[in-house]
Amino acid sequence: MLIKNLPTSHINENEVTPERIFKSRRRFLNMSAATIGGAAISGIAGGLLTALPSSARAKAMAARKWPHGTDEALTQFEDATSYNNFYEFGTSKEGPRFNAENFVTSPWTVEILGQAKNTGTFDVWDLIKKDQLQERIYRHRCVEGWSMVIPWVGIQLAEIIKRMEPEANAKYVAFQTLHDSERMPGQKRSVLQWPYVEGLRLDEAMNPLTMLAVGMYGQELPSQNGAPIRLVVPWKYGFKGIKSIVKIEFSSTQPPTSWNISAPNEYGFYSNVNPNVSHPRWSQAKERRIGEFLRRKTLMFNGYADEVANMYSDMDLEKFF
Ligand SMILES: Nc1nc2c(c(=O)[nH]1)N[C@H]1C(S)=C(S)[C@@H](COP(=O)(O)O)O[C@H]1N2
Ligand SMILES: [Mo]
Repeated sequence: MLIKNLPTSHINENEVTPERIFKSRRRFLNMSAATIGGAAISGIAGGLLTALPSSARAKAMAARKWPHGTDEALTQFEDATSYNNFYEFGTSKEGPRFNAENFVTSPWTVEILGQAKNTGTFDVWDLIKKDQLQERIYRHRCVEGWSMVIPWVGIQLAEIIKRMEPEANAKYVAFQTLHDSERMPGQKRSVLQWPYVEGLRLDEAMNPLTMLAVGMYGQELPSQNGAPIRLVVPWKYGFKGIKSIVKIEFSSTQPPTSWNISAPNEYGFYSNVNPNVSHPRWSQAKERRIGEFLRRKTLMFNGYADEVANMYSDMDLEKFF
């Protein structure tokens, strides 16, 4: 295991500049250099501010930088928040950002139940204290063959699990998204069985890489990315990263998962990124990094083999896909 002791180096409130705002500022500076006259400049600035989508008006979040993240170029904030999979808000990539624009995520509670001592219903901001947040830069690989690099803000899931004190027979952790078709209009169509559910083996959930994210790019999660709280498991295909979580359950048996229910021959419970095991309808050997032109090779466990391969050493990865 490479990642054992978590760093505690502090950063200041505004060291993480939201990408979109940074770009706007940069654009403003470029323009002001080329523009003579204060009136024109303030006109441009005003226009930029009113043009920002609600996601860019979201609250900034302070977080300690985690030094083990990838140093690959970040995906543009604009791309990460306008090219999404969130079927509760429509099945297109472009739809969720508009269809989730007025999704109310405050107040928000998460029910924790099952085989653990300290179960109960928690306000999301009691579960995840804002002074404990870390920023971690992870690769994000969708089973469809595209990928991104995202600076997530959140905490290790293991911290919450430890607080809940799971009992000896707890072997899995199950997660559930909000089920409310008035608030999530995509649930009016049966493209999946609702609510969206996901699960991890307890050791996977406890792995130091596994996060509950409440933010990205230094600000609260935009609704289309799973506000207010979503799972991030960087060595697995993106669909394991269940969004807008309302329930977490400790169980002794392997929980059902949405994509496995929908197409069991195509999507398994484990869904570890694996370039050597093809999806029945396409190869997983390569991926398109959003923002790049040429496809790149997909890495075993999405490049996190040193941290996670030991959990699967006795398993046939073609069988347990
Ligand atoms: N509740 C819910 N969670 C979900 C999905 C979804 O449709 N509903 N899509 C998944 C898929 S397929 C991917 S690739 C990621 C996409 O996350 P992103 O839009 O933040 O990139 O969310 C996952 N989590
Ligand atoms: Mo995905």
